[in-house]
Amino acid sequence: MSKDKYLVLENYIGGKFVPCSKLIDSFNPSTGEVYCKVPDSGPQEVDAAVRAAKEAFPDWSTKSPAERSKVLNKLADLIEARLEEFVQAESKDQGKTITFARNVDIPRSAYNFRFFASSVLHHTNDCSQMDHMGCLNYTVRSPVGVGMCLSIHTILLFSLVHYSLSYGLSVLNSLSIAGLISPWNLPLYLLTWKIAPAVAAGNTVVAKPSEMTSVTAWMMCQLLEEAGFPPGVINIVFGTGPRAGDALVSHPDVPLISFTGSTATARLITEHSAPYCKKLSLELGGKNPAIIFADADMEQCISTTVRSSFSNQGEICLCTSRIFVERSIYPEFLARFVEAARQWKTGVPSDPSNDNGALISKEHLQKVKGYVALALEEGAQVHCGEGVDKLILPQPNASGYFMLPTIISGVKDSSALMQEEIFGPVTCVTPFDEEEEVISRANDVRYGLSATVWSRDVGRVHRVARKLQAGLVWTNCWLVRDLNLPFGGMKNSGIGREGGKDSYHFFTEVKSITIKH
Ligand code: TXE
Repeated sequence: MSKDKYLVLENYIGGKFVPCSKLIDSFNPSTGEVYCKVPDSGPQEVDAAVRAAKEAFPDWSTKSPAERSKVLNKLADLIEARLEEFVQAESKDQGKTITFARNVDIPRSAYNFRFFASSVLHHTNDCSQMDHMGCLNYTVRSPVGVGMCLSIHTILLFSLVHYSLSYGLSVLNSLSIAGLISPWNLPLYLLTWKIAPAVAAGNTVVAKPSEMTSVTAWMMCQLLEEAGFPPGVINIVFGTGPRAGDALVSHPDVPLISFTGSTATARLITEHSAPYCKKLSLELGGKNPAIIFADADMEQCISTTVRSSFSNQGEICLCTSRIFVERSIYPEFLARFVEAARQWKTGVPSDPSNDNGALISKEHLQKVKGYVALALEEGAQVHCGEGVDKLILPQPNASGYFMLPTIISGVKDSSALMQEEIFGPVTCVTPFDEEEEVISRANDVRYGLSATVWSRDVGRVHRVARKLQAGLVWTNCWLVRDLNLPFGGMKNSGIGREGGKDSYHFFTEVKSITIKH
């Protein structure tokens, strides 16, 4: 902590904290005041981190899974031992309530390490026989590129670089470093969701958290040495997307990028990594439907749908933002849903009785409120929240970026409110008549991340779940996560899947070996 009452963060490169000469302000969303100064890293800092990761790679990648697992578990222990410090910091940095940080963000961050520490011990490879050819076939997996002998690699590298200079092509110089870029909504949770499987599989990493929420990543760096991570295995470079993020994406020694964030940024990342043919995993936004049939357990459905629409201020890519309700129960559902949303308390994040805190930034708050203004322009009805109910906050927090849960009806399916990711506490409710109709309307968006189906009819939930264009479908529940299952979206919601063996597959290269006997 500096004398000016805010934290000054430093990059973590090669096992050391390295100050950066240029800093940017990061704000506490619940007060609007500067909470910390974040390094404004650029290509130079990213390059130093990549070099450190390359140096650490030969040793780390050849450790046994059991050795790596031990270090990951130790880090989980250390995060859990300081859970409350992390909780307070995440809440101040992001605006989320301490309750959400305490129940979700930080325990799940620790669990990410624990889960991948365990799962890396249990992966198996494929084997097949071709007796008629006298061959045995099997697969092996290595952290991205470990199979390559370094000296031969260097020679290859020289010739490739020479080739590239002569012919204007881009080449990947190395096959060992994972570049990880994470967003601001679940800062430590989504960062560790990438770091844990990458290092468990034997990669070394350079990670860049969001410049708006960097504090808990920096706090985690303080624990890495004690956990037993050799210098250079985990490097964290702080900074903005266009400078630090793009430097990582465009670095010729980073063959793999795992990204969570907006679809617009994903397009840039795809474009800038294309010359190198990098391996990409893109976890992007959603416009997630909830489909509620008349036979649903109404009590359960309403309380879960309030949670799925408004948790973490609606700043979760899996949040419900289009609610389709069978017409016969529509009036009852809407009335009870509005009533329940009004019970969802918004206020100071440090008050454990609050369900929601502040949105991430002033600009984001304005953007989200802009959708409510658009709804009114389009003749829709706002039932509660923004413009309808009064938000009461204690004085010192008057400048924070707060907004009440807002429910809108009477919106056309073609409206921006039903098509674009709002990423705030705003949801639209609309009636439907037929099963096929609602499936087609639910699928009629560019996104395809998650969906929720509510019905007691087992046949119907299977049928509807199969037809929905979404990477994840929850029936009669929401956000129940088994980390073994593939996580990711269809269409504009992403490319690739992570989680369990999918993460292991993404962070490793597979090789088929055939032995003639
Ligand atoms: O995302 P960005 P933002 C969605 C949501 C939200 C919108 C904008 O709709 O309103 O995205 O959020 C880094 N090269 N989600 O602006 O910009 C950036 O620094 C490399 C959904 O925060 O995509 C940050 O670390 N990196 C999402 C990360 O990318 C770049 C959660 C995400 O930032 C870069 C968050 C560049 N050119 C927002 N530009 C989800 N699916 O969970 C930015 N970055």
